[in-house]
Amino acid sequence: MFDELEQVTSTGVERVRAAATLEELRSVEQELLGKKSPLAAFNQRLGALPTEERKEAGRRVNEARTVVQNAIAERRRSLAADERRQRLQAERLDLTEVIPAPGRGHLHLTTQTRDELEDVFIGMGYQVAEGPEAEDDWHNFEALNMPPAHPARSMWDTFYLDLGEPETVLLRTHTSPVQVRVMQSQAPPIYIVAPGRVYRYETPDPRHLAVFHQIEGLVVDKGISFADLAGTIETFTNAYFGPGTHSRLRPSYFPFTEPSAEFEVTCIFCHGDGCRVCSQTGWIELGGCGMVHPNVLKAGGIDPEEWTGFAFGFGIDRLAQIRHQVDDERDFLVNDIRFLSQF
Ligand code: FA5
Repeated sequence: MFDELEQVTSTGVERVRAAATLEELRSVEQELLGKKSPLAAFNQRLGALPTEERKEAGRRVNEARTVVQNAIAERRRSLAADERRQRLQAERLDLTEVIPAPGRGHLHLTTQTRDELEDVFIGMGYQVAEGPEAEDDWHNFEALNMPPAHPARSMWDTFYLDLGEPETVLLRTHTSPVQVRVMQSQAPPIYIVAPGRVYRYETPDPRHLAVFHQIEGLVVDKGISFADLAGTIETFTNAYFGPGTHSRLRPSYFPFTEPSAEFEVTCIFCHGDGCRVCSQTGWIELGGCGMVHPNVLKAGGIDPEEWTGFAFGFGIDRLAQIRHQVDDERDFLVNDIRFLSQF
């Protein structure tokens, strides 16, 4: 019996050492130590031995099992290390490697979208305006008809900067303060778009970023009406998404416009029939808009009795995400060449 046991042990250890993968090792382990293994059979045979022999035989069977178990543990360590090495090798990025690029690099998708939108609006007679990203409370909130402690301020989660009086300087939460800056610096008629980066104290998710881009539109002229706003949105969505796209306005609330609306476009994937992208509604929401509130015109130094205007604002990244069916907007920020090179 002991010769047989030694034979089983040594062939077992050989088989363990020959296992080429962790998967294979697992099945060898089952064969060598499982319920139907030769070692288990030895255990059953112990019962038939006379008492005086049983003790020594039991010790030898346990010893054989320990030898096989140790061999398995050692092989497992070595295979795991090999597999890890191979995985690291496969995932390794050689940052010194020069990959012959198919061409030169190109602008980020967000910048391409911003440029394209600017072109559409310039074609409609608008000028491009800019404002600071570190903004004061007055331009970001107060001049937009949100005095301190106005409840509507909670619509925008704000990063305040540690500058001047507490809560007086912030990272702008939207591009709307540029409206006020433009009104302060130029006399009507005004036809501008203001694209730029904005910041919100938000947890990023597939449709929200804490740092993203908006484009703001502002028109102030004589006799501007809600119909002009609707027509402008229809014209620009057609120019950007192509003919056959329609827009609609739905009542909403912004403190700086009255009346206010959200604007939507017919889903560019199902053309209004209803699909997964538009949650079967046939429409996709793009942004907010409305007639500039008289208080905002006054804050900008413009007489609301003489001039009227409309404004709109929407997410540039969100627009690109919709058009290119990007599942997760956070991909815009990770700088992964495999994502960026698709656009
Ligand atoms: C505003 O920011 C208003 N200033 C828009 C406006 C301008 C209304 C002028 C009226 C007149 P809102 O918070 O809803 O509104 O944001 C507008 C758009 O920005 C959204 O429709 C969406 O396209 C985009 N957006 C908002 N939050 C995020 C975010 N966290 N990440 C990415 N895009 C966002």
